[in-house]
Amino acid sequence: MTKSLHHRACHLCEAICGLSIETETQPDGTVQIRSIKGDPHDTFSRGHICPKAVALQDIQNDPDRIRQPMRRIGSEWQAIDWDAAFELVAERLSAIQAEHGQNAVAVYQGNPSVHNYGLMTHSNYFLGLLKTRNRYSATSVDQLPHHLTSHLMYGHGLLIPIPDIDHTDFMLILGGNPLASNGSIMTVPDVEKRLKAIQKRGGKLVVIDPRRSETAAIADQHIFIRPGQDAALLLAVLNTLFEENLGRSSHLPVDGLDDVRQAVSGFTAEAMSLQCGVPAAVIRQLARDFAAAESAVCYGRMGVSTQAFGTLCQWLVQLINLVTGNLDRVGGVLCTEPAVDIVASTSGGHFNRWQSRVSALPEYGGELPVSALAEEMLSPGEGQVRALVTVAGNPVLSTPNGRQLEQALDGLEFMLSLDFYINETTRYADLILPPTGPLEHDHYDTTFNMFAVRNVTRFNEAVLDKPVGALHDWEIFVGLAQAFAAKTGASLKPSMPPEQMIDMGLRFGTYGDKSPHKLSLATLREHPHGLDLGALKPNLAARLKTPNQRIQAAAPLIMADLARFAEQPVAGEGELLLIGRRHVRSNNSWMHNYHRLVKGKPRHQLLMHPDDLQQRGLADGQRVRVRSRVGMIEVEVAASDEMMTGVVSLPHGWGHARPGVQMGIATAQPGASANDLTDERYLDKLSGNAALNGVPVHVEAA
Ligand SMILES: Nc1nc2c(c(=O)[nH]1)N[C@H]1C(S)=C(S)[C@@H](COP(=O)(O)OP(=O)(O)OC[C@H]3O[C@@H](n4cnc5c(=O)[nH]c(N)nc54)[C@H](O)[C@@H]3O)O[C@H]1N2
Ligand SMILES: Nc1nc2c(c(=O)[nH]1)N[C@H]1C(S)=C(S)[C@@H](COP(=O)(O)OP(=O)(O)OC[C@H]3O[C@@H](n4cnc5c(=O)[nH]c(N)nc54)[C@H](O)[C@@H]3O)O[C@H]1N2
Ligand code: SF4
Ligand SMILES: [Mo]
Repeated sequence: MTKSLHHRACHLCEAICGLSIETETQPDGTVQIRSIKGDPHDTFSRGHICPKAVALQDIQNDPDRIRQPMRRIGSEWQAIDWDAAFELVAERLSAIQAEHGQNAVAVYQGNPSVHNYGLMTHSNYFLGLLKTRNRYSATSVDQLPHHLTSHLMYGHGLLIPIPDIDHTDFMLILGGNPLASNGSIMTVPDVEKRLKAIQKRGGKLVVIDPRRSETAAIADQHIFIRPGQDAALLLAVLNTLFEENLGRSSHLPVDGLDDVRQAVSGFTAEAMSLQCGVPAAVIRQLARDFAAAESAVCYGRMGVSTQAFGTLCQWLVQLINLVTGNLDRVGGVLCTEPAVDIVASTSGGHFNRWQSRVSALPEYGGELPVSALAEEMLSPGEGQVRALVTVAGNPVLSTPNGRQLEQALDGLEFMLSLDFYINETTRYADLILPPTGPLEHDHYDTTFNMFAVRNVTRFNEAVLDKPVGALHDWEIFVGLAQAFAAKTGASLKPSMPPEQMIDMGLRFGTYGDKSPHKLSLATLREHPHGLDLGALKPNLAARLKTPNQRIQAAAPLIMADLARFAEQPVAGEGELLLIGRRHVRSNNSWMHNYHRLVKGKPRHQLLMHPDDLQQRGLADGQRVRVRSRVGMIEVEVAASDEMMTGVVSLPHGWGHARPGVQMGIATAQPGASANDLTDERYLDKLSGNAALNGVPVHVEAA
């Protein structure tokens, strides 16, 4: 038996921790994973690891995982070979498009797409051939407001300033719980230590959240806020900064700041206090503390993006940093200079060039909001969606009104999924094409190096050999593209492996000949623990991609949304507001079938304040019925004084008790899906992003 040690970045979440994986080759030639540990030689993650990384071996060994193409005939799954599968897809999709037009085929790309570089480099090799406007992804149940804000203010949707967590003196977090999520749009391994370091150097951590989250629990100050009302709080903070003259001048070229000052003049702390549930004196003091800090970061994530004024929130976050002189400043927020720089090498993108057919929701970057997907399938007429391709996703559990989407999937003429599980969504597919597992392919992080709190880069070889007869995701796309092009006569450029594309990106992608990093794949191969390219530094003025190379503080589209904000409806009688949460041992809608992760007490309950329970005559632990406009679920309730009164919290990604789902022990502890309650009509109307937080619900005994 021979042992070997491999180094590798974990791809499961945005923290990209370095791992050391020990494998052992058995006398019969099979290779087994012996251990997965944090890599102490990774200077970025410094040996940090969370329980999910150890579960990488479960992804590898899980008997529920599909390892060959499967075709569904009725409720039976039959193995089919790759060529026949590609031929079937080409035949069905080309026929549907020939009869009903190109938009009759829709595409949904899920979260793991951005964690798997072969999917980033190659999905459009096939999906681009479909030439459909019905493109959807998890972006519109997540970070769309960040992209839209950066697109409008800085001229590129990916030019997103990142918290300089290691140098700041004051960190204000709204709607993020990095102690559970390990950080998002802030790639930051070992975040707890870095947050505590702020406190150790005399700085302050303040968390705004309707729940006393794990992060709020270690903060210097936690402020409860009514879900969905962060825009009110942020407007009041910005207003106070202007009113009390607390701002600091900025070196950046900015247009429109006076217009902003005027537009927010009515939104005083006193006026906004009732709306957000935070006393005016607390808001004013928060603004003063923020402005007084030597350096400060305002950071808003998931909880403030997926709400009815998500874009307004992200815009206000940018403005608070800008007005206090913390935008593009050490200890404030800074833009990365990644080794493969997509911002430098692409144009800024587009917004609202076209709209969805039924509800006229705006396109961003070629994608429509996923809240529109089901209605595009269910509403008859020209342009109705008749077929779907899903890639690495589970929209039945992850997008609003999942039950309606199920009904829509059931009526499709053809559905293809690229996934290694029969999950709540892929069970409707006619064909599932399973890629290799993550350890069976090489890895470069095209996405999260771009959002990291230091400039870092690494490339890792596959840990395990590719099994005979298996294909990587990117190879599946090449196979699909070739079959589809042969069928339709479309022309196809030659393809090259992802690693070759990254090599080109490393050599030329950053600033062309001016690349500050001067790297190649060969250099990266010599550094399997990763390469540190230094701390973030001010660079925004040079990186702006707006037409006049100036920051657009008063982007007209966002300014106009202030009127919608001022006209919000008030909550109904007896209503509770539903919000989400994450747990460090759970990963979106999957990995719930690994004993290693789900063991211990259940984590899918509805959390509710004891006073709210008592008011409804309910007891801790009992089963309750939760109703919203779109649906009803039953779930156990847990009393928790972490919750703000009037607010209940349920994690998404559960609800595995659906017929035909093959996910082992997840079926024994299925939980209920939060997205059977979230409402596809409840949106950040400006961007089309789903408002998953602040959904009105009623709770009663089951
Ligand atoms: N109510 C509510 N809903 C939410 C959220 C919330 O906070 N509250 N969060 C939202 C967010 S932020 C996100 S990102 C979405 C996530 O939603 P989705 O992206 O739709 O779902 P995931 O659970 O990430 O889907 C993972 C699927 O990808 C497959 N997969 C994993 N790795 C690979 C791979 O390498 N290749 C292929 N082909 N397949 C792979 C897995 O087997 C699994 O079936 O959920 C959103 N939904
Ligand atoms: N362990 C684990 N890690 C993950 C994931 C996972 O599923 N599990 N998913 C990954 C993905 S896809 C993403 S996008 C990131 C997300 O990472 P984060 O942005 O950190 O998201 P959450 O952990 O959901 O934290 C959101 C917080 O917002 C709060 N919140 C809800 N509504 C409101 C509101 O109206 N206002 C305010 N101020 N707060 C509100 C919630 O109580 C919660 O504490 O995590 C990633 N990391
Ligand atoms: S925090 Fe956990 S899941 Fe995320 S990259 Fe690190 S080890 Fe992987
Ligand atoms: Mo996400």
